[in-house]
Amino acid sequence: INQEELKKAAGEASIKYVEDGMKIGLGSGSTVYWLIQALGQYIKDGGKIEGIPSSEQTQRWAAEAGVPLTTFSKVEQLDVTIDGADEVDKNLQLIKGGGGALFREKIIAAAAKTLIIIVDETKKVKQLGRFPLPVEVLPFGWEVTANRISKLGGKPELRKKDGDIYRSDNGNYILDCSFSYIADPAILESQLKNIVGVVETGLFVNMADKVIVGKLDGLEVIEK
Ligand code: DER
Repeated sequence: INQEELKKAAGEASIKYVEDGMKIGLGSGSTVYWLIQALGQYIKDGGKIEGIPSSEQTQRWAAEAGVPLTTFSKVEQLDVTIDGADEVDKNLQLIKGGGGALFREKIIAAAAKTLIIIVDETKKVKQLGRFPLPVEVLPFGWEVTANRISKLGGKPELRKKDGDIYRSDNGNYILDCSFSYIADPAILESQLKNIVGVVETGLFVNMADKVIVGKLDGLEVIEK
């Protein structure tokens, strides 16, 4: 069994929490890919749900899989958002943003009654921070914003893709900030959000309600 199969198992298991009539926030990333495939099958079997995607990529996957999409102009609150993560600690605090979609992901997570996270077991950590924390910043003055983040102990690296500066779906830059370990995610999140120029961070603090972990010896469900 490889990591991809563990992601698939977690993604498919999350369908258990989907019911007809639900409005679902669709996360981003390779684990969510399997959720989208499972939702496509759910629709083929006559299921009735609609999704709001957290990235252009998720939007494309959903369209290919036949998952009906809607928008916040029609939906005030989502019933459930299902998304991946880069790190999950024992308090269900998360680092997200490895795929660059963290801003819209946090919006659909915050707009949902319940946030379910789907991961393979490599994402479980004792303490957040080994994974560089993605921080979305406005391109204007990003160097000054990066200096302020450095003062908090992070080593910001401007994300590049194919040699060019990476742009999020919102047209912003992403700084991957190596804090090595994050003792108090809530404090760091508020410190970062207070830096002018920081648009959003990949710290999802006190947001996840349930985490489904694909493990070699089966599925584990962790609840708050
Ligand atoms: O970018 C994100 O937040 C994704 O959800 C990411 O954290 C998980 O991506 P993966 O499922 O491809 O590992």
